Amino acid sequence: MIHKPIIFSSLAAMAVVPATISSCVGADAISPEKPFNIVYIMTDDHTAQMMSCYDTRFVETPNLDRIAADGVRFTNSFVANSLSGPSRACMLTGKHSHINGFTDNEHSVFDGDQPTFPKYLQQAGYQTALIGKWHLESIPQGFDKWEILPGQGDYYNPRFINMQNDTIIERGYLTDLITDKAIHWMDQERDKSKPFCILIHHKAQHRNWLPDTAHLALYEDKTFELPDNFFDDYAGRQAASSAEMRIADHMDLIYDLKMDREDLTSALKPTYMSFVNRMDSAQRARFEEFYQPIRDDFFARNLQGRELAEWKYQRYMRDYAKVLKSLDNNVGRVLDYLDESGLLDNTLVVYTSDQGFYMGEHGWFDKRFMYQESFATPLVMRLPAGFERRGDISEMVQNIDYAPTFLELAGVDVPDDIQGVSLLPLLKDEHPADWRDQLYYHYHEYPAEHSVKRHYGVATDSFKLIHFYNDIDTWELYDLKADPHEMNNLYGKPGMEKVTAEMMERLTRARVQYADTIR
Ligand code: SGN
Ligand code: CA
Repeated sequence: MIHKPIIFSSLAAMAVVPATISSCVGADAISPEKPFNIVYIMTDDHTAQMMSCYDTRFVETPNLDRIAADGVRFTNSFVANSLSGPSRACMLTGKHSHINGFTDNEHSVFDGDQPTFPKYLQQAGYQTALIGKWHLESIPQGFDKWEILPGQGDYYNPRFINMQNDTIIERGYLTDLITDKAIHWMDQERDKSKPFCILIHHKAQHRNWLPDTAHLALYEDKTFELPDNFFDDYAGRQAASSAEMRIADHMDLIYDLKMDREDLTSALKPTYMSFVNRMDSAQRARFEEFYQPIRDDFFARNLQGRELAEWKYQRYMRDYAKVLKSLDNNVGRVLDYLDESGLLDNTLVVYTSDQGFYMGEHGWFDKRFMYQESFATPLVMRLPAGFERRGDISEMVQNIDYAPTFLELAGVDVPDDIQGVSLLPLLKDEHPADWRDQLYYHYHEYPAEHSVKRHYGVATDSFKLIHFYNDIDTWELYDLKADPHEMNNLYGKPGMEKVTAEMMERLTRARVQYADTIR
């Protein structure tokens, strides 16, 4: 399966590199000394609404935007299964969840013996590393170096598990520490005679949004605009109405919003205490000093109903934005390092998230649904020298496409059983006429936290059809152009017969194409 290693020993070696690479990159770009590296930065739960190159309403993310400004921004980027472990397994294998076997966070264990892009790259002569969130339960394979977080990881003074299976506690804030370790590996630890691929996989922006003390004071003067459908009544959408991820009802005042008081308790208070107890006394003092006046004010006001929901939304947005500040700064550090060390021109820098997230749309936090905010995921790339494409790429792409993209960039033949498609033609400014015109999605984790029913569906750029199943049997159909916020379920409505039949046919075709029989 491995075509040829990517050690370009001479320009003649270009002859064995797939035509797609040799046709796009001039001789200057690929030289014996300069094989392409891959820096694949991924965050957890970071959504396009909170990235200023996608959406200017809420925050500024100058360093993330640098990647897009110097490279490309995908405007139709999606996941296959909007949850951490499943997304990671899709990305590593280039295959949908039912094929790679990691269908949900609760029961799945990644079969590490299966082929993954890091393994293929390693066999092709790459140095490979993984730093940060892993979440796949089994021991990572295919990496020359890995240092992972246990489970979801800790924001403060976090634990890391190293390759000797030792758990080490590092002092500091997690987003900084992951970046320190990644830069250290690139700068000091790797074999510099080889090209490299590093996965820098953050815990940020995952719940419960504990900011670095340095950023606590940010965004306190900002009032975030409430999404139009914040007070959604879920009419005509049974699965949406039974989901337990409403900011108003399911966001925990103590755990999520830090409104702790000695005499109050909640199911998540013990977890909250375990997180804040990780702080040292100086960190804890700054943390308490910041939140205490907010708590005093909150408890004095005794807010109820919509007022309380809107107050929770503002606190949620502020904490999320503060955590994001560390992330943006640290992505800037990686870009600066690559620039200063002369690596930038030979490196593909990818920035994405394991899925999108709700920032109050439909009244929600969390993800899981095939609705736009969590089906979509941000994706920007800075391209190596020789790839001239800049600006927006609007073709539909999905996280199963990253593995074949990295393989093709490295000159490795893409195995036939990979279900994703290499994005390299798009990065070369080609517009393949036969590019996919629909996306398939399947979410499996139910019954589980947040109570999102199992569902699968198909989306084109105009319509989306979803089937919710298991202890429910409902269909939803959306006209994405007329109803981009997916409020009006058209399934079964008069006049929709033809579109429904077409979308049913597309769904059947997708399930056959990807060999998915689970329902
Ligand atoms: C934790 C969170 C959930 C979240 C899942 C999955 N609860 O269980 O809110 O949906 O992770 O997230 S918490 O009380 O532990 O914070 S994922 O991104 O890892 O898939
Ligand atoms: Ca996630």
